[in-house]
This record gives sequence, C-alpha cells and structure tokens, in this order.
Amino acid sequence: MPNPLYDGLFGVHAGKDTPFLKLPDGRVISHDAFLTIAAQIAHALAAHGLKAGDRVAVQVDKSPEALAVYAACVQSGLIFIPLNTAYTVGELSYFVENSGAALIVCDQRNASELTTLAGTLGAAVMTLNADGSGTLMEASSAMPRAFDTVPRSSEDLAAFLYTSGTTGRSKGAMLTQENLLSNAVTLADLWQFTEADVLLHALPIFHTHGLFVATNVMLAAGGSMILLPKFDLDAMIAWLPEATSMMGVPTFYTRLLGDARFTRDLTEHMRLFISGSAPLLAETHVQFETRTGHRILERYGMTETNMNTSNPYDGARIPGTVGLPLPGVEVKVTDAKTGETLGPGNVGQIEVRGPNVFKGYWQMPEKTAAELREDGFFLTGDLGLVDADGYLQIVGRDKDLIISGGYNIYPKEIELVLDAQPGVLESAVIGVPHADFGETVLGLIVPAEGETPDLARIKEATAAALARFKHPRALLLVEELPRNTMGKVQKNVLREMHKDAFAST
Ligand code: MLC
Ligand code: AMP
Repeated sequence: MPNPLYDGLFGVHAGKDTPFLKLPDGRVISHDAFLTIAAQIAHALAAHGLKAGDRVAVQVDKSPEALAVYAACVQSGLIFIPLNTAYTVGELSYFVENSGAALIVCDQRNASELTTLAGTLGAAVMTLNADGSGTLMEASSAMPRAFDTVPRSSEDLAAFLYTSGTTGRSKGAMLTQENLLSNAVTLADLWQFTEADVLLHALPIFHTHGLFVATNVMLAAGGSMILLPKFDLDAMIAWLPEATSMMGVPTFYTRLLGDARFTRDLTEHMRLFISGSAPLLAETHVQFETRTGHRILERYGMTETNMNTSNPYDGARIPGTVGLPLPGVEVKVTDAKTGETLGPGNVGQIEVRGPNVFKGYWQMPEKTAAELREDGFFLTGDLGLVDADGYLQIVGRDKDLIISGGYNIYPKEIELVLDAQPGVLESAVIGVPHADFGETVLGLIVPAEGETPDLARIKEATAAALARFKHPRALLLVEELPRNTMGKVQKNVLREMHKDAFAST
C-alpha cells in the first residue's frame, strides 16, 4: 500500500549501503542504517499506542536520531511537529495544547517540566538527547528492524509547522505529503542535486529550510549530508573541503565572508551555494562572487508554501531578486485594493499557488480563509514586483514581521509581554538593521503617567516568557509613539528613526 512521501524520499533507499549522514565525530550512517533506526522508532511509537493522524511534538537537538523521528512519523502516518529548541515551556504549552499532540519528544533536561505540562494536556513524554540516548531510543533499540509502512494518500497531513501571526497567536500550518514531496523533487531536479552531492548542513532541523528544503532535497537526490549540530565558523571551514554544496541563511554567508580563511581555494571544488529565509543583500552576493568566484543562488519560500521561486541553476542569478517561479508554481503580484494582477515593474502583494501550498491553519478556519483564497492562491504577506525578465523581487512586507538570522519574530508577541509589565502604558517593537543578523529587535516603551518602568525587571519578564532569539536587543523609554490619522502606530517612522542603532554591530 502506498505512502507517497515515505516511498519517494525514504523507501527508495531501502537496502542501500550508500552514505546518508556524515557526522563531525567521523561516523557515517548509510541510507539503510538510517531507515532501520527510523523503523525501530516507528515500532516504539506504535507500541506507545500512537496511530495514523496522531500528532507528535518534537523539541530536540539536531542529531541523526532526530531526523529518524521525522522519518518514523512519515512511515507511521503520524503528523510531525518540529519545534525550535529555544522555545520556553510557556511557548511549548501553547503548541502542544493547540495541536492536541499525543506525544512530546524532548531532551532529558526539559523532561520534568514537560511531563508536568503533558499531564495537564493528556500527552505522553519520551526523551531523545543530542547524543542519541533517551527513553525513545531505549524503547526502540530492541524493536524489529523493519516496519510495515502505514498507507497514506498525497492529501494526508504529514507535518504542522507553527508560524506566528500578527495577532501574536501562533498558527499550525498543515502540510500534506504532496506539499513536501512535490517541492523536494522539483528542487532536487532544478538545482541538479545527484547521489554524488554532499551537502554541508548547519541549519536547524525544526524549520522549513533545514528540514523540508535541505534534508528532503538530499533524500530526493540520494546524496549525503555533513550534519553539523549548528553553524560554527571553524567547523564550516573545516568541513567545506568535504562538501559539494551548502544551503544557508544570509548570516551564514556574511559570517563566512568575515573570515580570512574563507578563500577561493577553499571553495573552488564547490558546485553550489544556496541562500534563503531572509533577504540576501546584493552587496553580499557581489562580495561572495569577488571572493570565491561563485554566484550564490537565492530562492524564496515560507513555512506555508515551502519554496516558491528560485534563481536558475543555469542562467542568470540576479542579485536582489529571488528568481523565477518553480515549475508547477504560479506567482502573481496583485493590487491590495482591487485584487487585480499587476504588470511587470509594479509593486503589489505576492500571491502563490501550486502543489507546494499548504492546506490551511490547524483549527483556524477564519485565519485560513483570510490568507488562502478559494481559487488556491495564498497571500504571502510579502510585497514585491516581477521585473521585465519575469524575476521576482521582494521589496518589503505587508505583515509586521522581523527576520533575525533567518528566524521569524512577530512584534505583537513581544508587545503583549511588554504591555503587561508594571508602569508600561504601551509599547512598539520594531526590526532595525543589524550587521550579523540582518535585522534585530528593538523595543520602545511609553511609561504610564508618572511611572518609571524598571527595564531590568522587564527584561527578566521577557526572558521568562519568550525564546532567547525574540528578546529585544535593547529597550528604550520614549514619551510617545508616532501615530497616523487613524491612530495606528507608524512603525515605518520608528524604523527610520532608529535605523542606525545596530547597523554596524
Ligand atoms: C541565536 N540567537 C539569535 C539568533 N540565533 N538571536 C537572534 N536571532 C537569531 N537568529 C541568540 C543566541 O541564543 C545567543 O544568545 C545570541 O543570540 C548569539 O548567538 P550566536 O552564537 O551568535 O548565534 P548562533 O547560535 O551562531 O546562531 C545564529 C544563526 C542561527 C544565524 C547561525 O540563528 C541559525 O542557524 N539561523 C537559521 C534559522 C533558520 O533556519 N531559518 C529558516 C526558517 S524557514 P546568548 O544568550 O548567547 O546571547 C524559512 C523559510 C525559508 O524561513 O524560506 O527558508
Ligand atoms: P517563515 O515563515 O519562517 O517561513 O518565513 C518566510 C518569510 O521569509 C517570507 O514570507 C519572506 O518574508 C522571507 N523570505 C524567505 N526567503 C526570502 C528571500 N530569499 N528574500 C527575502 N525574504 C525571504
């Protein structure tokens, strides 16, 4: 019986002794060995009572076993919910409750707090640590080495990825087997990945980029990955000679360029460098080419859609653009008021349609209807234009969103925390340019009349509530916030006022 995503990405490698994962300690895990680990985990999940359609929330460090949990969920028809390791227990409790997860897989260090949470929400907890130890692996190790793949259809859900929103409430983007498989196959083909490729993988595996682009593409192509736990300059420089290709957020590229060891010689053998998740400055593109002779291939995607556009593999890779629609994907730029499609050169809202576009937000029909049109076009919230050659340029965002080092941060979520602090009348959180992270978070606080808010205490409260990467880099007290005639805070004015605060940091 078919399970298109499992069959297409994983099952095709059954019995193959070819390398899949190369680890910093020198271990190499073959495709077949990886599938065996996944099958044993699938047995352990089944023995735990999980059945097709159940949700599994996973907050673990990057490891081969963590990837095998993903494969096991696909093979078992379970819905995989990867979660940023930086999330606090408060943030996690929302995801677990909202998704109705039946199981939480977490690191041992968070097990006691999460067991208390799971108890109140009726979920179970199993552990998986960075070194591959934990109760999940204990339960798996004696299990049979093959698992009968659970039949699924292309339209069945494979994963939820939580993405925050302008209201500050996160939404679970429901991705089907077809969404993930079609994109992986398209990208592997477009970017000409083959079994001979070795991808230097330093991205986290809880987001679209590291999991559904990097990992799925390599699985579709049958190549291997050097699986680094995170981005580390020394490790990147040390492993580059073993790789043929790399995917990263712009911060990876600016950090590499900032290191004198990153030279033309070091990269001469490389086939491809790909960037995405945040705007790559045209200046970085040019510097990269001058240093290495390689033109970075920039592409554009998002949690709800996987990848939408890409600069060509053969053909002009144009700095400042995100390229052409992927085969099978339609992209249009429309007028926000009339909904009409705009001609080349005109700025409007970017809409996309195709097999990559998600099925909606989990149990949020109104939010789904607001962004996913009946005709299948998804309103990305990005603003852009299509140039005369058909290349898409992203010129801004209609959504109030900050992208720091490739992580999305929704100001509303932070403002809700700041506004609740003693002595605070109101707040505004904005993104300002930052040399390393592209953008960083600045919080502006208006004190309540006669009050002087304690900024140190406010920082503590923010730290307790929100993941580290969302914390404002600075908090400033201001007398008032600029407003337009409708009373709306003019964040563009604030961004302009504070644009140099961290530009050279
Ligand atoms: C880490 N920190 C961050 C941060 N990453 N703060 C803001 N923004 C970030 N992105 C915190 C750390 O906790 C640390 O806190 C401090 O900042 C400095 O840490 P660092 O050592 O300099 O950071 P590092 O660990 O090296 O991480 C930076 C990074 C990482 C850029 C390598 O953030 C990263 O891998 N980003 C990739 C994100 C990603 O995969 N996005 C794809 C989303 S999918 P302290 O306490 O030490 O001060 C998507 C769709 C698409 O967008 O199109 O792909
Ligand atoms: P996420 O919700 O984390 O998937 O982030 C998706 C958002 O990242 C998009 O809506 C864009 O705003 C942004 N993004 C992704 N790739 C690019 C890119 N190449 N250039 C500019 N912005 C990008």
